[in-house]
Amino acid sequence: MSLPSAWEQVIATLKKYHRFTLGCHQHPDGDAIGSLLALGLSLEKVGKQVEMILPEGPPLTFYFLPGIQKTVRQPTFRPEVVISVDCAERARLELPEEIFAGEPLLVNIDHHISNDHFAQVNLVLPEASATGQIIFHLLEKGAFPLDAAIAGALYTAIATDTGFFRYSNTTGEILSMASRLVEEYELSPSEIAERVYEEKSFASVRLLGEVLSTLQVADNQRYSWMYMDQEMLRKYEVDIEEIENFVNYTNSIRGVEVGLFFKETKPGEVKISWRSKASVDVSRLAAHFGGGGHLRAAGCSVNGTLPAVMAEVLSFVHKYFEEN
Ligand SMILES: [Mn+2]
Repeated sequence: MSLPSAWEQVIATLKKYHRFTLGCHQHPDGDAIGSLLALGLSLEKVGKQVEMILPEGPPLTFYFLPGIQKTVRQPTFRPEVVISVDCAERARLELPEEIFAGEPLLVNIDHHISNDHFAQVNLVLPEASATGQIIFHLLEKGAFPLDAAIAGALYTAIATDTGFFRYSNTTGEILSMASRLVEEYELSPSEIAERVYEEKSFASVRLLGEVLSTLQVADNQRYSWMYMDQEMLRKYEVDIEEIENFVNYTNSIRGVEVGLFFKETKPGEVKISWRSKASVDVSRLAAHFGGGGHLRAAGCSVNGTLPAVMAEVLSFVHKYFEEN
């Protein structure tokens, strides 16, 4: 007798139980929000009791997604099953502890290489371009319903995680999935791209200007970095989610292989975003500082003052390039 595959385990769990709570990581991106919505809305359509929890409320960028108003900040019931989407570790899963009081079954659906299989049921596929891709297959394999709202959420998930089909995780498979969603549910890719990318706040673009003025390239030209301190953050009062994409400027420079963005999110805490073009696995570099992520996009958080953290991390990166 063979063991049921992770797919079968998740599908059986979705069919068997009735009360589900869905959650994702802090400062959710398009893949996290899209995956949460797609799975939540589909389960709701088959009559399940579903709560999609976003403790900080939905990010402004994704207000346009139909169904986003169904997400809640606080739980109102105790679930039989908790489903984590697009979240690499239990500690980053942003759900109120009270949800776990009745010891619900925990399901982990994700595509981060660094995912540590923290749940009882784990569907973790690092080869997937986005968690949205896994959710799409899950809904199809389990014959769960799709509609225009669910399709829009899935499209947003895969489009944002592939940089609108520009990054190296843009595969033939993800393009045909996007094509099917657009055709069958009459989505507008241009409208979705516009909503996600072209509705920035004035303050966030001004802040970007200040951050870019800190940009530097190493003497060996192989890595670059920039930073944002508390003073800049206070001056412009932008949502932290609006800062997420700033890092992409660091490795958009010719010759640069690794780009770093240091964010002093609160006094004594520096969050670092890592990007790489091709040759360097930044999830491994970030792991050195207790972080993780993907080959070409990773993150970590280091305690200390901004200058001290920058000095420490940059000397580590410098050493890496001397040895590689
Ligand atoms: Mn993702």
